[in-house]
Amino acid sequence: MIDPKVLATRFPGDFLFGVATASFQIEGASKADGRKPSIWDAFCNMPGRVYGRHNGDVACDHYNRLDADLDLIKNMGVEAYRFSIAWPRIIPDGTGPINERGLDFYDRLVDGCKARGIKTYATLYHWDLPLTLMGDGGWTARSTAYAFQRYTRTVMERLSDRLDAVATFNEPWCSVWLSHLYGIHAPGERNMDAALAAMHYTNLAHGLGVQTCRDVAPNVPVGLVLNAHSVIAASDSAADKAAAERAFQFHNGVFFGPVFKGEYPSDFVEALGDRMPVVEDGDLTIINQKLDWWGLNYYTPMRVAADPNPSAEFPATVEAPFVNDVTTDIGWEVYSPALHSLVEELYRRYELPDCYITENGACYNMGVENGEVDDQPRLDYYVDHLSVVADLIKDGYPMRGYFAWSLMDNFEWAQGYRMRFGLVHVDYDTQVRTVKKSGKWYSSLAAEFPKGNHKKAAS
Ligand code: GCO
Repeated sequence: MIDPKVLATRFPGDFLFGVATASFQIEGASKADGRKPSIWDAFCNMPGRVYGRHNGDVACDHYNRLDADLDLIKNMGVEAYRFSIAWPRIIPDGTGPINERGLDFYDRLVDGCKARGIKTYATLYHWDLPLTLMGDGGWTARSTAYAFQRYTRTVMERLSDRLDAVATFNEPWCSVWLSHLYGIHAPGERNMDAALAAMHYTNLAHGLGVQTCRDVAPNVPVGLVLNAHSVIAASDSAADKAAAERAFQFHNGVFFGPVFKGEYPSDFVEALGDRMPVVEDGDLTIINQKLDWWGLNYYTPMRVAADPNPSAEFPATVEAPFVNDVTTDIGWEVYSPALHSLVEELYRRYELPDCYITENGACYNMGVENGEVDDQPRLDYYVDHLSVVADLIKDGYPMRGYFAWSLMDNFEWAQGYRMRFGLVHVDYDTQVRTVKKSGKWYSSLAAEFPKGNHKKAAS
């Protein structure tokens, strides 16, 4: 087993180690203190959408166990906590009245972090859209972008004095393509036109959100969290290489392009531009604003080949086989070199600010035996991927921090509770938390930071 102290020497002393969660996945208390349903509550109630009809009503009961969970983070010795704020607790109908009791919860959360010396990395949108907004079309409606802007203002006015960083969105790829084209996530739409509308209005909402954060809290570093795909062509054939470029544009370029360059990618526009909603004058300027940082969520590569069907819709690719036969329990290929090539490729194509790995981790479902969880494969995954992050630092990329996904086992979206990503095991019958072997290892790594060998961090 790699000694965490040895691995620690490969990171600068001000490198930030943290853990991540998201509101819907852990909070439970879905009807408490004025919260109203989100699109995920509705989706969970629809047969056939979520494994076992699992839902977020109780989850990890984090809403009621806040202090104990913050103690857990503190005891793990990590420096930062990445969490998300539930819009349906703050403005339960999406627009309309503000729910003070919802804000109170996040007040307690950030105060609790500060009291324990834990840095706060907040995400404004991690997929729990207030259900009422579906009446207007949800993310396919331009009005949702403005509703998001008002929600952003409400949150920032209350919490920003205690935030170390804020992200507008978590993984727009999921809330756009996975939710509106592939139908796997809420609202379960399967329609390119709907997805293209969700794409542009999500990008617009990001831009409006950035403006609002700057306006209310100019000193809080603002970023965006993207699950950029490490697209790898199945072969060196011209057809597969062209397919990989189309896939890059479709899965990455439609977010990175407008945000970091002020334009949608050219082949994508040629293929699908006439089905996009109206891009109004000024939209791209709003979307293309300088960010202080960006977050990369990485788990597994995306291998693609050209779709042989001549009438296939852009990006006209099919999945290609894994090259590594090591997979996690959710069936994802373990392949850390793709993290390296992805970061290289993104910095080659775009002018990107400082990068935090805002999620990385592995699904392994082993349980508690004699009070212990022996999850060696997860630990191996962390060692493997953290070594790549250290290589990237050595190669000069501005990698500033790393958040393990996840602090604890939680509601894994369409997979329900059967897929576990935690450093801490959760027994959903008793809500007992047990730190896994990987969690103990990560603690000893994090405990080395901050360490003495650093240039003072910018803030
Ligand atoms: C994500 C998600 C997490 C998932 C994780 C594992 O942003 O994709 O934040 O919510 O649980 O990625 O699938």
